Amino acid sequence: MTEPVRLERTSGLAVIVIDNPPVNALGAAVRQRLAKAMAEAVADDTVTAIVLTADGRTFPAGADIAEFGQPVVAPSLPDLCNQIEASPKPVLAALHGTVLGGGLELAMAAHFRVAHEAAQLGLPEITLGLIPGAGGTQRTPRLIGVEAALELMLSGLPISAQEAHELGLVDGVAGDDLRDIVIMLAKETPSVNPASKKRQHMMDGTEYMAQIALWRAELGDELAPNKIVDCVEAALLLPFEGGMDLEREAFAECLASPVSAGLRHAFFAERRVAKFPELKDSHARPVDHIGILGGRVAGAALACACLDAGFPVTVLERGQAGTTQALERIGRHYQREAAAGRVSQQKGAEALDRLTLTDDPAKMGSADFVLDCMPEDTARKTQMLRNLDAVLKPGAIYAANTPDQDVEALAHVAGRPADTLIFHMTGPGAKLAEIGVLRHTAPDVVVTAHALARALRKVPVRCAAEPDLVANTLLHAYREACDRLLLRGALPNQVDGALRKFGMVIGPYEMLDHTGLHIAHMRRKSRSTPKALMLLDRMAEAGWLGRKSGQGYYVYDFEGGAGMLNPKMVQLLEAERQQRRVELEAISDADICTEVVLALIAAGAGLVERGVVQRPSDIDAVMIHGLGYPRARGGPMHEGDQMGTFDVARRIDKLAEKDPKGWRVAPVLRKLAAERHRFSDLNAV
Ligand code: T1G
Repeated sequence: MTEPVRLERTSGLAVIVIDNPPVNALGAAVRQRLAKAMAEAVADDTVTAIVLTADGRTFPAGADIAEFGQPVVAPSLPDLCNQIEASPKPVLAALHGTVLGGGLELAMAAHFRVAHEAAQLGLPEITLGLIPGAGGTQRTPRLIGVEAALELMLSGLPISAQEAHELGLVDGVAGDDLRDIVIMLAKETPSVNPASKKRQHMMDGTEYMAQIALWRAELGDELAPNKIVDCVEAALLLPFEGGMDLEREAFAECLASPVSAGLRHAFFAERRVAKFPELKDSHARPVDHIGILGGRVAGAALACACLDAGFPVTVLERGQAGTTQALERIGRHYQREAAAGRVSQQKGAEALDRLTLTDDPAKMGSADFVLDCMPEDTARKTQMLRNLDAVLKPGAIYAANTPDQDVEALAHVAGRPADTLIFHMTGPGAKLAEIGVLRHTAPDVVVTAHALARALRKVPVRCAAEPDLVANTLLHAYREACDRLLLRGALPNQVDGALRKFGMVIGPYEMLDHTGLHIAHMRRKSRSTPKALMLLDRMAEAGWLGRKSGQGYYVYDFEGGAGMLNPKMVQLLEAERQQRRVELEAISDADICTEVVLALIAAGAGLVERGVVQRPSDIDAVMIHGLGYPRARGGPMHEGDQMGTFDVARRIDKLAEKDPKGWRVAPVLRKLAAERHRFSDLNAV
């Protein structure tokens, strides 16, 4: 194990090198060794200047997020930064990679900064519900002024080395000879130049406070943004040490907030979900050409995603009409992207140059990875796969788009069970790619699908090939929980309003009207599980499709207009309640949110129990990236841990007393509750 920090000496200089892969996070061991190296360099009379640099892909990308919530091990990052800034010898920082958060704060404590031309610099703490907690709120405005400082901290977005140089955040930009340049500059022994003593951006207090007022007026009631503005305001009004004290208190308050806990959980959950066991010992097969079966909405969207990722794509459709419509769909995508300025006309043309449309299965022979987006028609798929088996090259992978069919059987029909899996994206703009592993799927095929998901900039989720995989299982549980609430007395607009206030991107019934009730109705018909309410099916059978037909749960007086609650739907709901002799209850918004979260926890625990997912936090990653669950809440399993598994199990048992068909405590949850353990105890990587 290499030392995370080493001290080198060269021609009167001390060169301190941080080497703590993968991102040189400033964990306790790094901080302790950095402090030691600084002390040695300062005490060494032969040393005239100190260079701070890092090996690997980046200068520290921040504090070690995994350490938060544990007792702080000295030296704290603020103290380390103050030690660096207080050095009587000049400290020069050589910055490359993603210089973020505490890493940038460390750099700002140096007296001189040079960034690699490709470096990105930022203070993304707000994305974790935090504020810069190592002097960033005090040094940044002194270096670049109040407006740029607030933009950097409140946006959480990185800036380029060039922008940083223009702002004065860095003193120079260099190429690949960065470290040599900084060493050369250090030999000239520049003056010690603490950021905390800079005043040029603090001279016009009136303008400074006007900026503070301007930004403050834009803020909502979220804790971290308000605390950032308070601390930056203090940078003007208080001495540096006073501002640091305020920052420390504000940071502690944010760190203790449920929002920060949720956001930090989400940060690791979305990285952990991509850790497939097969990655340890298998390598991806080369994928140079993608084949897509079917060029309707799903197939065309997938073709665009693959073209955008730079792949040559062949789309197989039926007949001239099919291929023409597919080409039109894909062409419209690039027209929209160009109109929105997201893709240049040239890039769009290059993408279309990589597209081949055909109605001849023989043309799929060049494909390394075939994504099946054909409609769910087993007979047609079986025939198609037989044809394909004759033309696909050895090692080509066949991926069904959904497990609605017996993919195991199809795998054998395709003559390539080891080369078959499920590659399911929950929608055209989906961020998730569910990789369903079949009984015979070869490990390197799983790794190849993982690599493809990454290339398509999707979050890969490994799952067992259950009928609805993960996202649709959770979506069904979510909708069933809402329907149970309707049955007992709530109305769709109350449920939608409560869940939007909870943080969902859109209410469940608004979403159903938006996507079309007939689509949900078809899926519900194909599943045998019990349904709490038949309202949706009745409406779909009556031709009420939601927005598309002008009425569903809501009535719409024009396309795109807001919906009013549909009185005919209420009549159908009331009729079903009477028919079922349901005793109506007064249901609060809080009841709605609690029951929905409990239903998602119950369904998530079931997926963990059956081994469909690898760990509970996979459920959270799927809910956030697949179903619009509010990221700041961390996901249902994380929220279950905040409630306590014992309390969760008790509440579900209570609901099951009244509705045994709708509620069940999975054994894995029962065990956690009995042992007073948490879902996070099962999140081993
Ligand atoms: N702490 C701990 N682990 C981290 C980490 C961090 N700051 N950043 C990344 N990792 C791990 C990550 O979990 C993964 O681990 C591996 O590194 C590669 O990450 C006091 C309070 C730097 C742009 O918010 O934005 O400083 O899965 O898969 O896509 O004021 O990581 O391999 O085991 O994301 O190339 C502020 C967070 C912290 C930056 C690289 N800093 N990181 O992206 O790789 S708070 C951040 C990122 C702070 C101070 C405050 C990205 C990246 P594993 P990756 P990537």
